[in-house]
Amino acid sequence: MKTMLSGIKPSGQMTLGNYIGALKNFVAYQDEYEMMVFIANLHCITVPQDPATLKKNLKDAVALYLACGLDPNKATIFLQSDVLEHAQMGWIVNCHTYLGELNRQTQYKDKVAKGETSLSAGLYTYPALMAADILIYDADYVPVGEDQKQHVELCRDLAERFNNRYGEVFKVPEPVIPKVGARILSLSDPTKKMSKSEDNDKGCITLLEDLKSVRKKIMSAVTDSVGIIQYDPVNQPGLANLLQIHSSLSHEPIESIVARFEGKGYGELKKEVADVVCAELEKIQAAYTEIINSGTMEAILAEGAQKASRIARKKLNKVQRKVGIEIFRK
Ligand code: ATP
Ligand code: LTN
Repeated sequence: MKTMLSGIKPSGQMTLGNYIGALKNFVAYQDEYEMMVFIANLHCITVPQDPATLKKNLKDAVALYLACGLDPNKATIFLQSDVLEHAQMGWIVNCHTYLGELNRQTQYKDKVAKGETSLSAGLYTYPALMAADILIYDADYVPVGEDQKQHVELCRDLAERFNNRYGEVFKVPEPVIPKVGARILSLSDPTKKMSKSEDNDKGCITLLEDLKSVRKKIMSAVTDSVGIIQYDPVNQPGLANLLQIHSSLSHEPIESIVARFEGKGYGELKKEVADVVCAELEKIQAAYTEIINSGTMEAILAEGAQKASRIARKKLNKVQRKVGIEIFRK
């Protein structure tokens, strides 16, 4: 069975974008692949965090993984920092990553371009740690949203670099990007992606948000003055975004939604999108409450970490031998 691996960095509350672009797909793939999913808590601290808020977000993220349908009997679910090998492999990968490569990563570049100051070294080298996360499990596939594709591509280059330098060390992974919903846009500014770190709260829906507020945000989503319901992401990005959200949750093809709304107004479409989103979130929120109260999360993470560690340790040993830093271990 092929291995699929992904992580989410809950540096804030999980969003509808995270769900559609990533989480929902992890659930869909768990029957088909050996699935490894983790909470990238080491990645969270690449930007300043309030410790109490971070702890709450991490706990919520685990509960949401489960509430969205990840099954610990099918998938290995763990906390990145519980598997110490990630940090060590991260260092080794770091030492094989060129500054030029890190300089080209858009997430870092954008922050520099925005004039953000006090950026940490961790933020800069984060793609190397991400590559280590993937390579240490010999993942075949990495399901992510559009914004992470560049990082997976760097990971592929790094895997090839190791293989060329030391002989076959790593599997070269492939990104898996959803056809619909790989980049859910902000509801208030459809030129930007929906993001939890976005200052403007009106554009972002979180999975645990009050449903009245969710409905209100969708009803007041920014669209355009064209006035025709059609799928045109270039000229009508706000509308296209609503259609993508609808289609990825309802599984109704975009063309079919567009056909049903021919000659109708944006308000009617928004109402149906709000119904679809609220129905999905209602289910997730009910499951979340049950899981938070069940007291099962700690054991699930412990078991996940144990399983992941076994694989990670073996791979790390092999890599350390290949790189030449081991003295006696064969
Ligand atoms: P931030 O929103 O703070 O910039 P992030 O959402 O990119 O962070 P994660 O929470 O780790 O960081 O993202 C988890 C997964 O969700 C990644 O695969 C990412 O590509 C995907 N994702 C995040 N935002 C969106 C979005 N708006 N549309 C589709 N997928 C998304
Ligand atoms: N960098 C990712 C989270 C992440 C990840 C990974 C995703 C960390 N390690 C490995 C896929 C595979 C993010 O910010 N979304």
